[in-house]
Amino acid sequence: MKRALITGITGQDGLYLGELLAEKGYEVHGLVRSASGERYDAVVDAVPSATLHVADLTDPMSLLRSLDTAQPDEVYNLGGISFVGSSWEHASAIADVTGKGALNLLDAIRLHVGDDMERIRFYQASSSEMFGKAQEVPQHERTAFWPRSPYGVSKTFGHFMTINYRESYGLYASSGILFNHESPRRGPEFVTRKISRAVARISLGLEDSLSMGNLDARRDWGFAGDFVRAMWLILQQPVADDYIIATGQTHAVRDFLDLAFAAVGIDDWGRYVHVDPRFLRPTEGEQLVGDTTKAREVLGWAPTVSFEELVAMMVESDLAAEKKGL
Ligand code: NAP
Ligand code: F7E
Repeated sequence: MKRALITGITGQDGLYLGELLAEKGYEVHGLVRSASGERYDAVVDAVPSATLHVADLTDPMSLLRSLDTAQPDEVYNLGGISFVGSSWEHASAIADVTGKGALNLLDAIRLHVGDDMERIRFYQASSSEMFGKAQEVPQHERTAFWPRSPYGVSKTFGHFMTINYRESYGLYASSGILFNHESPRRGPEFVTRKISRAVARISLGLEDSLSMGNLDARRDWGFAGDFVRAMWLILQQPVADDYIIATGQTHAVRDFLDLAFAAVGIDDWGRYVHVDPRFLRPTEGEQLVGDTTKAREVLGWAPTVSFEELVAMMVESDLAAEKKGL
């Protein structure tokens, strides 16, 4: 039985990946920052067989202890502060957790495995935010990075540290450069979930307005369940490498609004939605769209959920949740 250790198991991707690995027969271990609370309970519900270890990416000893206890074959580093919108307000904290946290984990792995570098395969959750002001459209694995947010800069640090540990020490260290992926488990601060929740609440008469930022921003949005499958495939390859994971299609925020409101029978959403400058960002990622040729050809990976299906799935889920609460 293979053992996997997932940092960030309480997050959107951590929950889907934990489920996937448990289904595949893995012994799943996860890092949590606290051994109680709603997010802890969500992991227990989704992956009841998982063993959870209290640790923090900013605390190297806690990482080493968890590795020594779990003895994993595969480590998936999904932990970190992941919300771009607030990253300008706590740039230093995001550098510590999302950037240096990856280095802490790589160092803990190096100490844990000693001379036997082949004992562990490491996956780093890299991001399309590293492309920021895109130097090329669409972006592929060799496209130069130009991160435009403290989050993107921190992820770029983690990405290059991953490559550096592969090249310097021969660690099997791979990264998935993932474009936006969403689901009913997405945090409520991200634009897709913010919209699906608000649409559900507006349609039930629980709210009558939605304050938004840049409605013309475009993203390459896929379904998180598809994307965690790619993470697993990446670690099953004979040689460590980096892969773009995306759908290859972009949509504007207003396209998401169109479909989400249409799903509850509202066509004139303009009367509910207001642009509030508080949600505009100092800089935006531009023309972010992934070229997945390598993922398709090497991993045999392709997304299975369309943009339309994703929006419908998220609105339906929020409608059901809101109705339950009535
Ligand atoms: P998420 O839902 O925000 O989950 C983040 C996870 O990180 C949570 O489990 C959180 O735990 C944990 N965490 C936060 N601070 C930590 C710390 N100091 N030490 C240890 N763990 C900590 O993110 P996600 O959407 O699942 O994304 C997973 C990873 O992929 C993240 O690294 C994200 O930056 C990256 N990524 C995401 C996307 C996307 O579109 N979703 C795209 C590219 C890359 P708590 O419950 O304790 O807060
Ligand atoms: O914004 C625009 C916003 O916060 C998407 C993270 O998972 O993906 C995610 O980062 C777009 C941006 O995600 C609102 O300006 C308009 O252009 O959902 P988001 P993100 O910043 O793209 C990348 C790949 C990651 O790695 C990150 O971890 O939507 N937008 N109005 C808005 N965004 C938000 N949040 N709220 C609004 O009201």
